[in-house]
Amino acid sequence: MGNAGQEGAVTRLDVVVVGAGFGGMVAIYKFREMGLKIQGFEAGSDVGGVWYWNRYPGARVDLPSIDYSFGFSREVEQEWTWSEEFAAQPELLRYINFVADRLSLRPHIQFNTRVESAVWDEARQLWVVRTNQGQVFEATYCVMATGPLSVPTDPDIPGLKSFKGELLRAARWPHEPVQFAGKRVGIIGTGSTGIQIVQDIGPKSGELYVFQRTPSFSMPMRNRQLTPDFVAEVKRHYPALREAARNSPNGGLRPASTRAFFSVSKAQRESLLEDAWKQGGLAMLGTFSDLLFNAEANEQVAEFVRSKIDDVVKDPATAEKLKPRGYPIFARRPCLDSSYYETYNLPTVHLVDCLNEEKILEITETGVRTSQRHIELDMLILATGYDGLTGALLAFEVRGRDGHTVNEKWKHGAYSHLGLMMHGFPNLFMTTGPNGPAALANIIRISEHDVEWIGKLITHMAEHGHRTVEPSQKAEDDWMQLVQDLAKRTLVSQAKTWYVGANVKDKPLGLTLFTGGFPKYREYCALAAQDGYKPYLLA
Ligand code: NA7
Repeated sequence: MGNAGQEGAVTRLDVVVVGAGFGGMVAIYKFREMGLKIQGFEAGSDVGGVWYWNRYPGARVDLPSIDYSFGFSREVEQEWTWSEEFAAQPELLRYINFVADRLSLRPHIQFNTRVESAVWDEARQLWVVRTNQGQVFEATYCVMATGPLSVPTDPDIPGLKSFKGELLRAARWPHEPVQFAGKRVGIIGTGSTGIQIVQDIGPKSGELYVFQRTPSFSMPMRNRQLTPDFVAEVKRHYPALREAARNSPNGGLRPASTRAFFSVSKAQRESLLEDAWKQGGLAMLGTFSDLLFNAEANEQVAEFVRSKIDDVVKDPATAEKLKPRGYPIFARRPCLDSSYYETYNLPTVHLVDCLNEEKILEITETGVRTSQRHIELDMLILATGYDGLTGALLAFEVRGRDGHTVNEKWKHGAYSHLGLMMHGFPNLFMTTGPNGPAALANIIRISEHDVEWIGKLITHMAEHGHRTVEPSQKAEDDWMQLVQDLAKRTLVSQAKTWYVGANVKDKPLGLTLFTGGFPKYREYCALAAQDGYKPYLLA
């Protein structure tokens, strides 16, 4: 880097890319292909984003690896071979490192660097970006590939800082091996992360106390090794598979049904659900078309999953506590497990129901005090989730036209056009941003789509001599109206989750996701680009 970006030696760029997770990598590759002068920044010491930070035991992707991988490079697709249907975090990290090396992306990324501010300079029509290394960069465009799940949240429980044992955060897991044997371990949080940790460390810990507030629905992952024949077949058909994924509502290869739940007999419904259960993964979600719209259908599927908990968990009282009630199945991200419920059959694993039975009162120097008792712990693990979708952009100063910040703009909830741009923030783009399909479709397909769309807009501007672009207020209002109207129709709004901002104190509530499906989203984005980008103010 030499003295690039040092105060007094401002570096002029075409594009700054913030974040070197999967989204940032696509952006850096694409903009370099376009011949733009780019600089990426990454807070971690290496590539990988969420897969760099989340090294917790049992971390694993919940989409098939062949689907959860880049489609923009034929070389990468052919040269990389996935070993398992659902890759574990170490393999995902090896993959993204392979991509960074194979496509020579690393030289464009400055690691161990946080962007502290991005401020629009109206007079000079560029973004001034400052880093925690004291550097200053100026760029025509700023691309925030900051990820929907990159700002972990600590639980709002008194005394957290006083704990004298080992305190570990799932989303900031140490790089050194962690020992559980003989220890009294506590874990707070039973979302996808907590469930993966519990099933992994349950058998390894001396005692494990699982502090559960809201139980999640978990279904069998049924992970398997991929055979050479299968991999060869996939490699032969990658382009068609990617195209199929792009045209699926979930942006992936999981089949989506057009069959309504009550359109078939009870016996057929049960048989279809049993098949999906046996198949594993998120198959259950694709069994019927109306599971996120028809509350009665949804409840019957929820009851089916609850009955499976009874089949596995030997102690009826524990089984009962593990059963999620009071919110629709699939309104929270469904979890996939290999032995989560089985773990509770171990005599050393204890479920602490802190919703109905014993509220957590405080964390002490030596453990957790509930309304019933004090539980002594050597180690406490936090798997308490993220300030999703908006947290990363609100965590540093992003100042657009007239000095207005994103914090001000999003005071009452995230507001954007297509999840890609914001009125008042010219030449600033987001990948997988709020009000796009982020958590509801394959995030890599969305990232690739978003970057492609941004690239086309930048090319259009160069061809037509424009220096700035932003969506009009009306375009943004119309988009938000559509997002909100669609949100009213889906059951996804009806659970307290990071999707609706319910997990962060004082965060405005509301589903800031486009729920119309990935192909519809792509259509809207394509429409916005038609006829010279009509919804945009170009100057
Ligand atoms: P989630 O799904 O947001 O889960 C966080 C969990 O932490 C959830 O069970 C919370 O219970 C629990 N939590 C948070 N604060 C507390 C306090 N104060 N006391 C007790 N329990 C608490 O995050 P994950 O990391 O598991 O998963 C995030 C995404 O990663 C997931 O959606 C997939 O897309 C992959 P609550 O529900 O608030 O009652």
